[in-house]
Amino acid sequence: MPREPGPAKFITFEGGEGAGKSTQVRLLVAHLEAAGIPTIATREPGGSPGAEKIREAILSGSVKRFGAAAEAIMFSAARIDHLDHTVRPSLAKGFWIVSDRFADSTRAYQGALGKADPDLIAALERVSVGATRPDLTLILDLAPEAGLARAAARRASGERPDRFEAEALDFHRALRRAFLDIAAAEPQRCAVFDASLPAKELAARIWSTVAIRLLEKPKRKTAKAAAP
Ligand code: T5A
Repeated sequence: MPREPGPAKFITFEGGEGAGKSTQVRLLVAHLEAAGIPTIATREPGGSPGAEKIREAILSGSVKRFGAAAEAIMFSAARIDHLDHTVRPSLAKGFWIVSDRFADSTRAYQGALGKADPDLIAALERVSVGATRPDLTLILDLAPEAGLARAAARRASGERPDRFEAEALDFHRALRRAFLDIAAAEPQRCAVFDASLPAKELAARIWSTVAIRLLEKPKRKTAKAAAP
């Protein structure tokens, strides 16, 4: 039976470096649009003019020396701007949102990996995200060696790895574990995918999950109660 979209949904992609998130954001948005669902693709850090400025500062590595707590605060400041200027207004107008990374990245990178105080990470998430929690989080799981090789192959010659790509392999292995732990803790919100699959096959699996979890079945017409 065909399914119909309900109220606008908020979908996030998460995973390690080079896992294929940007590629799958594009493919999912194309699927949603083809199904007649108006959708906006966005990303973090970034996704609004103010947040894009903060992105430049963080990914240049200039905040690294202040530690993971400071980075978490910067990512959260960018998130507040992104939510206020892109995500919430678009959802209110009926657009679905597909975001390349969101608050789970702060939990994983600055929390689990950076060892920023868990109370700080939770408080920042509460203040920045509030009630605008993702309806579905798609976690792309890939061996870090493969993800970093993909990211390196994509870089233009002479371009340097960004602040996080430059971390050691152990960091990326722990990062993979951190995302899988988030998925295990919140199975109703999260779904994990094998990101080593060819992009189109992965996109088909993702679409199937989105359809099952977020597209509503048409409401059955209930027989009218007999007139008295
Ligand atoms: N960060 C972010 C934090 O620390 N805390 C936070 O709170 C937030 C929000 C953002 C960085 O900021 C950190 C995490 C990140 O380190 P970014 O530049 O936005 O940096 O980079 P990433 O999000 O890590 O994304 P990448 O650009 O590295 O990779 P993607 O988007 O996962 O991968 P994609 O789609 O660009 O693909 C990479 C290459 O692989 C190929 C593509 O063609 C491309 O060349 N590819 C595939 N190849 C084979 N099979 C497939 N299935 C493929 N899919 C894609």
